Formats: sequence, structure tokens, C-alpha cells
Amino acid sequence: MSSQGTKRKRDQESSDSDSSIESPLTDMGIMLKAKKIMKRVTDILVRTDIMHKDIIISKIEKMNNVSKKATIGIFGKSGEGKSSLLSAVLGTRDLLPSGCFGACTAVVTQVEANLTDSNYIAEIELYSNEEWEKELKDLFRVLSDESEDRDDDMFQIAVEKITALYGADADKKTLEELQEDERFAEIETFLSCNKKTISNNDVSKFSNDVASYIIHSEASPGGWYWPLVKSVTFKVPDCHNLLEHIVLVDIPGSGDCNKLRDDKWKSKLRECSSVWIVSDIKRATTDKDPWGILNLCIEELGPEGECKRINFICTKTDDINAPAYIRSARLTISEDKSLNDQKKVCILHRNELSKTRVKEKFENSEIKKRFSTATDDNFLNVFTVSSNAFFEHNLILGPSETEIPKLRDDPRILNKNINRELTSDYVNEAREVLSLIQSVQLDRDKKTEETKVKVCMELENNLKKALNELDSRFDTIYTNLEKFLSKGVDESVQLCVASTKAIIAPNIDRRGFHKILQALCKNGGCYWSKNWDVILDLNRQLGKHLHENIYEYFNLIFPVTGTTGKSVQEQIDKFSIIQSDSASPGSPILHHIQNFIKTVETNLKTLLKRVVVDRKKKIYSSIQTTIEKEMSSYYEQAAAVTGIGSMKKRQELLITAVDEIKHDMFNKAKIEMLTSFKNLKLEIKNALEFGLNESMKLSLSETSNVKMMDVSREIEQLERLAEQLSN
Ligand SMILES: Nc1nc2c(ncn2[C@@H]2O[C@H](COP(=O)(O)OP(=O)(O)OP(=O)(O)O)[C@@H](O)[C@H]2O)c(=O)[nH]1
Ligand SMILES: [Mg+2]
Repeated sequence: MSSQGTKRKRDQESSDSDSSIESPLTDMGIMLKAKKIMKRVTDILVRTDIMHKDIIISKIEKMNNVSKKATIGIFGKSGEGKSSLLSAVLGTRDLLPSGCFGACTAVVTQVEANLTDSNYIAEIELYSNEEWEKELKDLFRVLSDESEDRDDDMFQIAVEKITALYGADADKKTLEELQEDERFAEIETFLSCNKKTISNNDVSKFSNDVASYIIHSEASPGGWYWPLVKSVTFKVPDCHNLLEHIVLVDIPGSGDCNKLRDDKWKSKLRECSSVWIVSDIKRATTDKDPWGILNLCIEELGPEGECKRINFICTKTDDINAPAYIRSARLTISEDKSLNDQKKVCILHRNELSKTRVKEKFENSEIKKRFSTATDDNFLNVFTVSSNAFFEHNLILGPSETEIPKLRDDPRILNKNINRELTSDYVNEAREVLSLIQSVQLDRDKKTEETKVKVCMELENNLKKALNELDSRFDTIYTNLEKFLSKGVDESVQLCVASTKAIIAPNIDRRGFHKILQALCKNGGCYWSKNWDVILDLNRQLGKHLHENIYEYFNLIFPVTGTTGKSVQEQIDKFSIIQSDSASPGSPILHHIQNFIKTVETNLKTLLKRVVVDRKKKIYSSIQTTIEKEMSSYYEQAAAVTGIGSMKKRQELLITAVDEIKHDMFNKAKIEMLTSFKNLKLEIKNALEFGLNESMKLSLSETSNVKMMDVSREIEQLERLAEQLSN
């Protein structure tokens, strides 16, 4: 294709593209515009023989396939109103089956947007027949366990699972008898497909169909499939603005601690960028520890995760006994007010009081110390909501007083921010591609060649220098980290025996503790009770002193948001190989290449942001992982102890083990963490070095001396879009 043809084509299009840039565009508008520009460029590109054409086209294709999701985790004890709340936030009554008459959600449920059609969809991942066969054997093993230290929670869960599936009294049968049952064959056939999809555009039909897979009901045993379900994902139509880039996760407040204890679930927690703690307003302020559930997952959400925000949500605000409240709060309400008005005054009064109380409790809680961003004013937000009143308009509260619309703004704003990030990433990558196109087709003459050699040498030198500087900044961090870790090791060695005793041989008289201890040994050091009220984790406890010593510094180098002046991300941001006082100012070749390299740098840094977050989770959790590994054989030995006095023997075995391996174990944990940090440094340096070298090669290698396409106008357009985004 001749340059003439390209030029004419663009001139025809330029009028339409320029005019609409004048008025401010929404993020969506900017994205569409940028995509349109890139589509036009691609159309021309495929018809040319421009240098590195395939590389450029594949870069554009890659840009079109980027997606990003943020996870919001919804926590709370059973029956506090999580599922109802989610349905209200999504504006669809009973979308998530909620419990009454002893029913509750039994599986972790993910909710996303259906972006393709108007159906409600549930994708249900099931166990395979082999997996279920194995699980069933385990369940029957638990049921037949009549020993002293049987795990009661596990026993109860086994009963629940078997009766839910096979009907009342099925737990009284033997496995062989059960296998004779016709339900058994039915379930076998049912499990032959690994996945089940339910789809309906009528929401109540959908909810009914879906209920039998996620609800656990004690009222009518048999015919409930939740024990067979691995995971459920709901896809909800018409909620682009709310959930396009968001996943809401409804975490059941009780249920299968097997699943809750497993690693997959913890990795889900590590993905949460914010959490909602749901608590019945009656308990929110009176409960000794409304943060209990959060306390259990604090490491996964904090330093091992990326949680930036907590919404504490007091539910069921409509549920109030007004006369009793008036008395206890010593309210004076005019007698002329109707009963409904009096009730409303009470509700709103209690709402305000709850907000203040929850905030006070938070200020004094351990949790605040654990989150690096907790000092941020927006870290904790308290909502007082009523899901019921939101749907029942005749109730006393108006829609805004139910606070559901206000809460809904939270995912909406998050969604919008992600949209903006994606748009900005797209525009930046587009600029990179266009400046590459420009720089590979420069006129070839002697002077250009000379400049190119000069530029090339200069950039290579700059790269070496910049990498060295980055290296030494990382080494400073390494040295500091090592210092804090060493202090942590000393403290751990000193205190670990006492810490172990506090967990596995508590002084308080706790009935049934032998069962808990046995369960803890069987489960690699961790015990998690069915209703989330007891959690014992010896590995965490052993890692505690190391964690406490590095905590503050770790938050400085890996803050969840913002800058600290010392963060790893800021060291990366300082990296650049383009210096403003480079050779040959004004030369067009230098201009294009610099532009290209600059955008490559920006985009590499954006990519590395994600890498840093992922790796920091691994770096932090390496302490716990090392301890788990070092302790595992002792847990096995302790679990195998039998006979009279087994609890005492187990306790002694573990305490002796900790005492024996303490030096080795904590030093290993320290080395492991430092090694992971060093690996992160190498990964970052390699990514920058490789990415920039490749790009330099591309833009500085052979160039064609025929100008096939000129995208300078498109570059200008993208620059204007980028400007709009930064405003
Ligand atoms: N009065 C009143 N009751 C509510 C409200 N929200 C939920 N409930 C009731 O509280 C009970 C429990 O609600 P769910 O939404 O199932 O609770 P959950 O937190 O999902 O419970 P699990 O699934 O067991 O973890 C149900 O009977 C609901 O009808 C509310 O705003 N007002
Ligand atoms: Mg629920």
C-alpha cells in the first residue's frame, strides 16, 4: 500500500474523530474512541509491509483481551442476613436463597455480572464420582469413630451431608446399605457431568432451582445437593455499572469446615480488595467481639492479601421493639407521634448509636493495627441497613434510610475506578504501539544511522546504570528486612515454647479439649470450629513473633495503597532510562524512540504493580508455610498417639518438638522470606531489562526507508485522550 493511499483515507476520517474529542468524554467514551483508533490503525496495518508487522499486530490483539476483577468478600455468622443483603444490593428480591426455618447457605457463592444476555445463570461445579466416593468413605469413617477424642464438628457435618443427600436416617445405615439405595445410583448418574448450569430469565424460578444446590435445610432432609458442590458462580444480568469488574463472594457463616479449612478458600481471601462484615444490629454493638470472624482471617486479608477497605454492615435495622428501646435509651418522644413515627425515631437513633459504637470498638481493636491502611479515614465505613425494608416500600423506612442505595455505591465506585484503570492502561498501550509504528519507519540516511548508533549506546548505558541503582535500592530494603527478621528469630526462639503451651495446653479448664487437640494434630496444626467461634492455629502462633517484628516495616515496603516513601513500588517508579538531557535534542528519530521507550517503561511498571502485589503475598506467607512444613511430621506423630493419657502425650510431643527444632525452624523461615524477596528483585530487574532490551531492539534495529503509514495524528488523538483521563 502506498503512503498516498493511507493519507487520503485518514484525511477523510479525521473530521469525525476530532470533533468528538472536543467535548469531555466518559471513561467508556474514551475507551471506545481509543479502540476505534486502534481498529483503524490495524485495518491499515494489515495491508502494509511495515517492519515488525506481526509483532505490532499481536501487541494490539493482546490489548483487546485484558480483564480485571476485584473481589469483595462478605462475612458474618450464620443468619445475620448476608444473602438477603446481597439480593438487596443487586436489587432483586430473593436472588440469593436466604434462610428461614433453620436453613442457611451451605456453599461459598460468587456473584458476577452476566454481560452477554438477560438470563440469571448459576454455574455449579460438582465433585467427580471418584472424589465423592473418597469423601463418602471419609464421612463414614468419621461416623463410625466412637473414640474419646472424636471431632464433634466433623461428626455433625458428616451427619448433615449424608442426610441432606440421602434423606433422614441415612446416617444410621452402613456404606454398603447406602449403596443399595436407589438415591445412591441417582447421585452417581448426577455426578457424571462435572458441571451443571442453571439459566432462567425469571428470577424466582431461578432461585427455586438453584436453592437445592446451595441451601442446607434441617427441616426436610434428602434431595439437597450442597455436599456435592465445589463452587457456585451466579451471573446476574443488567448490572454492568455495578459488577462488570467485580466479584461478590457470599461466605456462609457456618458449614463445612473441611472446605473452610482448605487452602483454596484462603487464597480466595487473599484476593479480597475489600470486605463486608455483616452483623445483626442487635449484636453488632453488644457482642463481645463483632470482629471475631475477621480476626480469623486477618493475615490473609492484611499482609498476605490486598484488602483496602472494610464495610461494617449492621443489618435488620427494621427489627426493633420501639417501647423497649425508648425505655432503655431514655428517649423522649412526643406522644402525638404515630406508632410508626415513634418506631422510625428509634430506628434512626439506634443506627447513629451503632455507628459510633462500632467505630469506637474498631479504634481499640487488634484489627486496626493489622491493616496498613487502617489509619486512612475511609478504611472503615459503618452502614446500618435493612434489606427487608428496602423491598417492602410500605415499611416505615424510606429507600435511602435503608442505606442499601448508599452501600450499593461502594461496588459501583470500585467498578468505575477499575474501568478508569483499564481505560488508562489501554490508552497507554495504544500510545506504545503507535510510537513503535512511527519509529520503525524513519528515513534512512547517514546522519540518521549515526544518531541511531549514538542513541542505542546511550540507552544501553542508561539501562545498565538504572538497573544498578534499582539493585542497590532493593539491597537496602533487604538489609533492613534482614535486621527485623533476625530480631524476630531471637524473640521466637525465646518465646515459642510458652506460645505453644498457650495454644495446646491452655491453663483454663476447657471441656472436650482433647478432641480439639486431636483435630488440630490431624489437620496440620490448625483447628477451625464449625461456627467459626474457636480457631486455633499453632503454626500462626509460632510465626507470631516473626510477624510482629517485621509487621511495620513490611507495611512500609508493601503498602496496600498509596505511597510511603520506602515502598518497593516507588523504587520501581523511580526507574527510568530516558534522561531529559539526552543527545541530539530535536532529532526526529530521537523523539520517536524516546516516546516509544517512555511508554514501554510506563506499561512495564503497570504490569509490575500486579506482580509486586502477588509476590508480596507469597513473601509474607512464606513464614507460615515454612513453619507448617517443619512441624508437619510432628503433627502426624501426635495424631497417631492412642490410649490412656493421649492428650498429655500429644502435648508433650509437640512442646518437645518445638523446643528441639526452634533454632533451625525460625532461621529457615527467615532465610525463606529473604530468598523470596531476593527473587522478587530478580524478577523485576529481569522484566525491566528484557522488556526494554526487546523494545530497543525493535525500534533501533533495521528501519524501512519507505514511509508506509503515518500515525502521528492518531498519537496526538491518544495523547488528548490520556490528558482527559488524567484530569
Ligand atoms: N427483619 C429483617 N430480617 C431480615 C433482614 N435481612 C435478613 N433477615 C432475615 O434473617 C434471616 C437470615 O438471613 P440470611 O440472609 O439467610 O442470612 P445469612 O447471613 O445469609 O446466613 P447464612 O447463609 O447461614 O450464613 C432470614 O430469615 C431473613 O429473612 C432484614 O433486613 N430485616
Ligand atoms: Mg446466606
